[in-house]
Amino acid sequence: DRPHNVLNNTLQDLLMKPDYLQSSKSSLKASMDYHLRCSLCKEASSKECRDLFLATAFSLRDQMTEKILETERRYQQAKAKRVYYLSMEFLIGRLLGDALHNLGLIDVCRNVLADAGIDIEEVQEQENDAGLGNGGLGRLAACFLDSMATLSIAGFGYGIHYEYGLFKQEIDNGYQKEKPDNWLAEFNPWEIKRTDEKCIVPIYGRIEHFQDRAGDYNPMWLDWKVIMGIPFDTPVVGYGGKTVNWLRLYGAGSSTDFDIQIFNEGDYFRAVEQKVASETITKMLYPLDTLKSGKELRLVQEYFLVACSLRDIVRRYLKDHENFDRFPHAVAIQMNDTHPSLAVAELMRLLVDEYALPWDHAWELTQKTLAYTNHTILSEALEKWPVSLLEQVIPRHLQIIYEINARFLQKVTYLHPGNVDLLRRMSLIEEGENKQVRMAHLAMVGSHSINGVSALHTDILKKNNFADFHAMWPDRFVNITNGITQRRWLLKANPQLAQLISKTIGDAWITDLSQLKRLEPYADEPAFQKEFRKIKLANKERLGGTISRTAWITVNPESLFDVHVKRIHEYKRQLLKVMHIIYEYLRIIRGEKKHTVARTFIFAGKAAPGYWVAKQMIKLIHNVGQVINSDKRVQDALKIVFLPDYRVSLAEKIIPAADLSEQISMAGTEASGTGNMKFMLNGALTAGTLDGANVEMLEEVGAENIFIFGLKAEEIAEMERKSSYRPTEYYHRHPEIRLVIDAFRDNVFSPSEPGLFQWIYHRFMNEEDYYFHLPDFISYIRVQEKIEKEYRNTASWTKKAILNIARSGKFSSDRAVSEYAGLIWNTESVKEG
Ligand code: B1H
Repeated sequence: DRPHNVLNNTLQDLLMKPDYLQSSKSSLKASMDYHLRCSLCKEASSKECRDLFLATAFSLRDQMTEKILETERRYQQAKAKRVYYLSMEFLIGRLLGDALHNLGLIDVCRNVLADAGIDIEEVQEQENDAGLGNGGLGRLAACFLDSMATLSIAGFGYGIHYEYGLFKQEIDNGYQKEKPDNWLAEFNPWEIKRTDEKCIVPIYGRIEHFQDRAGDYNPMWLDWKVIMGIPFDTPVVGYGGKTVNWLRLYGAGSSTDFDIQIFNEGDYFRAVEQKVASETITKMLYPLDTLKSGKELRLVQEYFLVACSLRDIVRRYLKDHENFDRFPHAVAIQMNDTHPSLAVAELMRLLVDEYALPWDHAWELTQKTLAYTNHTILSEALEKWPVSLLEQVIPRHLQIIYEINARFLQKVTYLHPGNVDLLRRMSLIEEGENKQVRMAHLAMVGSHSINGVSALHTDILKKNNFADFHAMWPDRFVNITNGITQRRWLLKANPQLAQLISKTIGDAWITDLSQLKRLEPYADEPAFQKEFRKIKLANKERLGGTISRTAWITVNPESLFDVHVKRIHEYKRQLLKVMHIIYEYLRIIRGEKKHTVARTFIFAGKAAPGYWVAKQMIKLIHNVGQVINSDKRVQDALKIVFLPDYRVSLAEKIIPAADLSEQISMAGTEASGTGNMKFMLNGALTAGTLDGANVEMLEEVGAENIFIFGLKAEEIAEMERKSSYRPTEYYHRHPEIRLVIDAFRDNVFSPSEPGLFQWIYHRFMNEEDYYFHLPDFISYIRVQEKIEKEYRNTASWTKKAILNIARSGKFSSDRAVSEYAGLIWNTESVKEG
């Protein structure tokens, strides 16, 4: 029999039952036994962790899929406005622990497994990370899904079902090697393939104009090829298990209907070829973080996402509406950066070409429905697509973009007659030898809301990059500072700390992070401090285990864990951190410094495969590590670790173990950062520049509880404007800088590979320090001296760490999502009656 069990009840109901643990244990066990036998064809007594992972996941999925239907009925009844979050990336990581926590079954499940002599963590380790994103942008999307479900907002994700996620990183002789991430190879128990809801997407072909009865010429898109979009749904369970939304990922397939025609014409090989080509579209995620690709296949991916999602959104809308009049009242679509900005053109095409709406009406609906989030001002990430490529791939959309642009420029001309330069700057088309479409302009013109992801970032957008647009539509610009979900990044990642907090102030923080404020009175209480330190040490010991297994280095858990983990990129300045380490090392071995605080420097992060400088940084970290880690003179003072294959599940182990969080990007380059928030929430102190959300962390936590250094964004902008920065001047003025830079020249860290890092020396000597390492170096080593001094005062350091936790409430993605709901989407929670 199919067990229908107490898992169906809500968490609250369950927790109230005196026999809760016992009864839910036996029902979870029954459900797992059922799935072992009937879904997996294994003995119910199987002790294979892989089997147990799948059986647990299936049991939870049963609960969640039922709840999806129930949630849907609730949304229907409330006529809830729906939010669709369109994103090329969802960096989800593992789902088992998440689902267990949110369904309130973590202890139950631990118990069931323990009875069988199995450690729940070992079962969790069986799950492959869903690494369908590069970094912060993709992880933000995943945190938002969790928050929308927890807040009972009718919010759903739309993305791509990549067969290969972000590459796996291996290290070979200090160099990064990329390996394919075949994450679906061992079956994904969470997703449901919905072949019945597949859609057809036209692509390529040409436009011809046909005269209608009135004598007008109407465009027709002809001779297109087709791709099938096949949806895969993953349930997204909110905390408490009441609301379950979903994430829909589209995989590309070939259209059988159309292939049949080719088959009938007898060209079997051509038919199979086209099938292969179609499937290529969703083969893999482009491994670029804040870089753009410019490849045709990436454009096709972006179009494919938009085309599939909009068809689905419109189909759902038309199920209970007769016309489009209420579309913006029933639907909000958020574009996660410009990657899905073709939504502007595709929605117009659907409304005008397929549903025959007049242009002006369609335009009003489009603008009122769409909203755009900008995540970076780095020029190398700003998407532009050649007009010639669009003409070939989506000719009808190019026409629509031209029409949007013509009408838009008309408006600009009306407001600023004769300002040709303004027209040129604002146009959706960048003129020149190779004309390009500026996707950010398309997104801004087609949206009612444009938001940045931190106060500083939004400010810079308004003042610099999008100043012309801001002048035209000041009200369209909004700031929504990023956030992270405390369910994954504290409750799940740091269960002991979560427990200590709940024991102390209750567990309301799980759905209302501002409650952490109530920890403030405990910040200097010795008993609480002691427990906090015990937990931090345990987390460091656990990470020490991971370090020795994956990096083959033994670390001292009593040392200060100084952590710099994130994508490798020049603007994030891993080099600045390395320069600090080199400085410390050289001073100690020259006898200029008696070391006082032992430090373990922990790095992790992936470099884009074609980004030479980033890959060199990985090699540099390894080489510096090799020299320092094997030098007896500093063996008790310094250790350097590079943990391979940084990913969500590894971040969950690293972050709770950190004492110091490095957030040292050049001011004005990191739009927000979200790792910074995760460290703060787990009681690490931050060494940071006034960049992105660090600025707001300082505001929240107070200057004595964070280590801020370096130039401000305006100061750097000013130096850039005046071209006044000369790296060599810093080199000649500061012996500290010379000490470090000369080490690159003198092969100190490449004794057996002479010349390897001399390019770094030459960069500085050639006045090429695009990310201002040298102007920040002296203040960085000073702030590090201060950190060292303060770390020695254990009670005061612990107090600061606890205050960081207590004052991190603002950085919940629940707060961020609530702001989106209020300021942009005009939606609210749809709670159970
Ligand atoms: C961020 C990206 C990004 N900003 C292009 N931009 C990509 C750009 O594959 N691509 O083409 C992929 C990613 N990612 C990050 O977004 C910012 O750098 C962080 O500062 C920010 O916290 C994060 C979330 O807003």
